[in-house]
Amino acid sequence: ACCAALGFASCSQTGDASTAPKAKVSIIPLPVRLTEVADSFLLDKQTVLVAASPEDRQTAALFNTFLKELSGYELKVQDSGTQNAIVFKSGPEELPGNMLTPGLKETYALKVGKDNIIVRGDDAAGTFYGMQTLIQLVPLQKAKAFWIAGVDIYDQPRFPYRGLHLDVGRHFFPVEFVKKYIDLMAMHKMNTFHWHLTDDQGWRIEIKKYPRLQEIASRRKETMMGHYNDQKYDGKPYGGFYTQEQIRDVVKYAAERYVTVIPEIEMPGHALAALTAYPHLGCTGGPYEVGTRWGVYDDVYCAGNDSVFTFNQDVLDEVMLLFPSKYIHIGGDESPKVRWEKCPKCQKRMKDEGLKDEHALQSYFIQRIEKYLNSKGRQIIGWDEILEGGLAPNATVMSWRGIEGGIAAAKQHHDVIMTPGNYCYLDHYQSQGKNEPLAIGGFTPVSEVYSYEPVPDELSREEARLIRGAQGNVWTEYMKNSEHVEYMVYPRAIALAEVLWTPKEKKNYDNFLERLKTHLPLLAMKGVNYAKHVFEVRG
Ligand code: TNX
Repeated sequence: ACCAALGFASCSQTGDASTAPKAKVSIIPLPVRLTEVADSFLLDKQTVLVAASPEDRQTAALFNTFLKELSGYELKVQDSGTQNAIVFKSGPEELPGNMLTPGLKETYALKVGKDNIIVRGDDAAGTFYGMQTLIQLVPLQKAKAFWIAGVDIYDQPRFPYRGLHLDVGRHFFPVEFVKKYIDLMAMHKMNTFHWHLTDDQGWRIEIKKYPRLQEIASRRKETMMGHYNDQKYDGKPYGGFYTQEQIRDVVKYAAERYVTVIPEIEMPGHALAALTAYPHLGCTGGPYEVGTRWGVYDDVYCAGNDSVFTFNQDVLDEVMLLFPSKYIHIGGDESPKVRWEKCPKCQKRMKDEGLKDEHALQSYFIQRIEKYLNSKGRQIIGWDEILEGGLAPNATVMSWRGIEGGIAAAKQHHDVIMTPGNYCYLDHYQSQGKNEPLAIGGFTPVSEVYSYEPVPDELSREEARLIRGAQGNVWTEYMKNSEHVEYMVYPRAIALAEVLWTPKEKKNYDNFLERLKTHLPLLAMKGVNYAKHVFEVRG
């Protein structure tokens, strides 16, 4: 059967070994340097995978997983060999003919010739990305052998931070889906998964020291239906959380795909679920109820109560054991100050610490947590509200309310991750079609995401270096299941992946769309529910 029978869009390849058809080369994100060469490589059952180090063996194994799904067979993995071989080799050798920026992580070269394919990474991540590029060169057909187009590729990312976020607080998604989400990220050379684990409507990470977070904070009475302001509920209890064992499993799975998982534990706002479990952590003492509607709640952690810091530090202690990432996201967004204004403990704290207003009190809160995490060798990331009242000394700022926060932070010599709503919010509408499922206000089609330039003109060259990259955010108020998430995220996340990987001067939307069409069958093969008919929509 050929790919048409599998439901794939185009079928120009055959596995016939007698002729080497000219295969189409279509890679997303577009590599820095790509030259097509005359000789193709015939991959067949006798081809061997050569990989010596444990990391390269892992990468070879992942190539085998892909091949098995496509062809039904796997290739032998061995330590050496160059004939009829695909060689995966990591190590900081000088890449010949290399016109890339030296010293950058995740760099690779990929050479497809008649006798072999050489995937050479500067580091193990580079080899992994070379393997991902190779996957995109394999014609998607049910066949015994595959002609792989001759190419000479040198490639490396434009930005070190290429992120995608997922809110599992508003709706909970199973581990299997989270793994698929990570898989798809890695396929497009995204390297950071921001896991938004706690919110007003649900606490989704097991913390052994505080069992009520599982028993109480992970569940809500019902879920709001319809739009923000419609007071309609579905009347059904809703809940879910990840056990620590599941989290370890996800973190390991991600690491094998060179994806770092950054956990987010929200404070001082978006904490209603935690307050419901432990009411003494709020200014009023409760009782509270896990959120059943969307938006922002007035009840936040009490900044005048030392047990709030003990609680959050205990939580973060367990979080740090699960997540080896250098960064921990502590939230910081949308934290109303009304409770603090009326709370004697908060007012006393402000007086004792000489803080002039409640913004300064929020800054005190974040700085105290930052100090704790820094003492454990970790760094914090916070939403751009952490600029208000004074930035914590070592914090990285995630700029979401436009780009102003990012600009301000860079001018204060802080690292920045750009996530401005207009380009990076994948919960916005992606077309104006009548049948689009309910989404949050904005209109951000694929073309708009693709047009994004993460480095603002306002920055000097030195400040521009502080823009570590960007991230797509996926808030799930209106996404009740995995299929809906995929519909919102793909293909937009692929556009963002190219923004973050490919040199600015090589970007071209029409060319991207051409490649995307060739690429979609790979998503179809992975069973991704990507949005169709949204590509030509211009923002
Ligand atoms: C604002 S973006 C939020 C989220 C919501 C999102 C969409 C950000 C840091 N905070 O809590 O989900 O708007 O409604």
